Parts: sequence; structure tokens; C-alpha cells
Amino acid sequence: MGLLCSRHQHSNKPDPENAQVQAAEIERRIERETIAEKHIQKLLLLGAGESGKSTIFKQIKLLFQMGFDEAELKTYTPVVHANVYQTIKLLIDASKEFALSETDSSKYSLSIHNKEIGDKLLEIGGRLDYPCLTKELSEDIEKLWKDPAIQETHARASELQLPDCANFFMEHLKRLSDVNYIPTKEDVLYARVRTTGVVEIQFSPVGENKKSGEVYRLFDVGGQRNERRKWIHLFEGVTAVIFCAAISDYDQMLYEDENKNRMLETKELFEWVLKQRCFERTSIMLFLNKFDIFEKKVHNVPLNTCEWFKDYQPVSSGKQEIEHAYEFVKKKFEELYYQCTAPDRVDRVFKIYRTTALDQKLVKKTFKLLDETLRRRNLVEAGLL
Ligand SMILES: Nc1nc2c(ncn2[C@@H]2O[C@H](COP(=O)(O)OP(=O)(O)OP(=O)(O)O)[C@@H](O)[C@H]2O)c(=O)[nH]1
Ligand SMILES: [Mg+2]
Repeated sequence: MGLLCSRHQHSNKPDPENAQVQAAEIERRIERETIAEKHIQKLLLLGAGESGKSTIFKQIKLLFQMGFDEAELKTYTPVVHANVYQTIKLLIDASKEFALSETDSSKYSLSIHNKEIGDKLLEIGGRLDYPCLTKELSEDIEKLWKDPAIQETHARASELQLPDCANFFMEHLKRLSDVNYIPTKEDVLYARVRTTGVVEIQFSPVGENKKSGEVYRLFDVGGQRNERRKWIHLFEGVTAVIFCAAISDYDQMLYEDENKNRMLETKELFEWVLKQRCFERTSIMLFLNKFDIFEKKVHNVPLNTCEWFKDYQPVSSGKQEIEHAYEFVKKKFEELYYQCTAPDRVDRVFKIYRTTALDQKLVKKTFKLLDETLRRRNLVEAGLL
């Protein structure tokens, strides 16, 4: 449509014949664009805040588009540095709170020298504009990160609103503070920015030797509660909803509401999405995401900590337990799907994928499967299969 808008008139004299030709040309273009649009399949990333939607979105850009050039990578430097300052401030604040409220308060008290550094970092972390991460500042942050009181506080991360990228960035402070630092692809995937509004990208998944031919338009939205009112405007004509559920969140509370368990919020949100009339013929692709965090967590935090998983019975330790726990969660989502999907009213595809959005190979494989499923579905709908 941009082309149509950029047409200029060169004469002030009305020329009816020319105007008619132009009008016909405009008609034809609109028609061509409408036909082209019909072939583009709309995919909608939905899910609660921090479930990994934007990370999937970034992976699509890396996998099926040109990725990030140097200028774009550099735009992530302030984001990465902000994540570092936010992390350390959150940990210092929490250690102070624990030192006041817990009986074993000494466990959470910083050493005298680190207290001073802590005050300086709290001041920086409270600013609206963060400074660039210098070598000196990163050394200060590293000292605090290694302080036993901060490590004790970090052990209780699920009680805090600590971003998932905290560990990764804290372990790379030296590199992040280099004067010539340019964020890597991995840094970009780890970088946490809350999405506000809607962003979209058009892509075609690449097959083994050639393009698959399908063109998708993927929409990413903000998942936090105040962002969800914007979703509804995107619900028409959706081929598939990719619903991201962070399965490692079962012992965490919402960022927007510290009294609400994140998994229960996801359950209610998934129910709501499934019951939308607009989605009666929309394929539902459920990504059980953050499996990497989940597989580490299940050994330390019982799944039945979460109200929804109260009836979970662990079987053993080790790999077997991870699979058992994962299958249990998957079954819960499956049951929920069938409860919210009346068979006589709904005609749609439902698939569940185990994902770790940071794992590029896995995301690529998942999208290949998703593409295959949607193409098969199209053939069935066209009566060709
Ligand atoms: N370890 C791990 N981290 C992940 C995974 N998926 C996402 N993350 C991290 O989790 C954080 C939040 O991910 P986002 O993709 O920003 O979440 P979102 O769903 O877009 O969040 P909103 O924009 O608030 O709705 C980021 O720091 C990601 O790097 C995963 O599978 N494993
Ligand atoms: Mg996002």
C-alpha cells in the first residue's frame, strides 16, 4: 500500500482520462495485494509475560531472515547492561530484606567493604538512565555477585522477580564491559525486554534444499496483564496460535501480581484463548517452553508446590524423574485443552512441542514440524488429502 500512497500528481489540471487509468491501476493493485495477502498465513505468539515469545520471535529472525547486523546487535548493548544493573540491584535489595526479616540474618548480610559497593550500585540501579558498563563497575558487580550473602539470596531466586538471563550475564561481566563490546547472537537471545505493543515479521521456513513455499506472518505481543487488551485486535483470520507456556515457572509468582502463581495464570490464560470463538478453526500449537530450566528445577523444587500439580507423585531421581514430571505437565495441558474444546463445535489441530527458546536447532526443528502440520492441514481443507 506504501507504493500507492507515494504517488504524486505533477499537474494541477484535472485529466479525467488519466484519472480513470489511475483508478483502474489502483483497483488492480489492491486486487493483487489482496490475493497475495490470502496466501500469507497468520501466526500469533501468545502467552503470559516472560514465557519466551520474543525469544522465539528473535530466533525466527535469525533462522529464516537476515538475522541481526552489527548496528542492530549494538542496539542491544544498553539492554544487556540494564539487565546487569537490574539484576544486581534486585539481589542487593532482597539480601537487605532477608537480613531484616529472617532469623539467620547474618547469612544475608554483606561484608563491610561490599556494603559500600552495594550502596553505590543501588544508587546506579535506581537511576532512569544507566551508565555504560565500565571495567571498574563490572569488577564491583562481580565482587558483589561472589559475596556469600548475594549467593544465599540468589538461591531463593524463585521468590524474587529475577530475570532468567541473570546468571548468564553475571558470568560474562568481563566480556560485557569491554570497550569494544558488541553483543553476540546469544546475548541478544538472553537479553530481556518486556514487549509493549505488537511487532510482526514475515518469513518462509527454509526446507532442506529449497524454500517451503509457505509464507507466514508472525505477530509478537506483550504477555503481561496490561498488554493483553491489545491482543483481541489480532484475533481475526489467524492460521495458528503459538501459545508459549514457561513450564519452569510453577514455583514463581507473577511480576504484575506477587500473589498469583505464574503457572495458574498460564492455565487460566490458555483456557481463555481456547474458548475464543475466533479460534474455533485456528490450529493451536502449544510450546512447553523453558525446558532447560525445568529439567534442573524438578530435582530441587517438587512439582506439587504448584496448586495445579498437587496430585503429582514423583517416581525416582535422575533423568527418569524429569521425563515423568514433563509428561505429567504435558498431560495437564492436554486435559485442559479437551475440557475447553467442545468436539462438536470446534475443528482445529492441536500439537504440543517441548521447547527451549534459546536452543536454535530445536526451534528450527520445531518450526519445520509446525510448517509440515500446517501445510497438511491446508491440503485437507482444500480436499486434496
Ligand atoms: N533458559 C531459558 N531462558 C529463556 C527461554 N525462553 C526465554 N528465555 C528467557 O526468558 C526471558 C523472557 O523471555 P521473553 O522472550 O522476553 O518473554 P516474553 O514472553 O516475550 O515476555 P513479554 O514480552 O513480557 O510478554 C529472556 O531473558 C529470555 O532469554 C528458555 O527456553 N530457556
Ligand atoms: Mg516479549
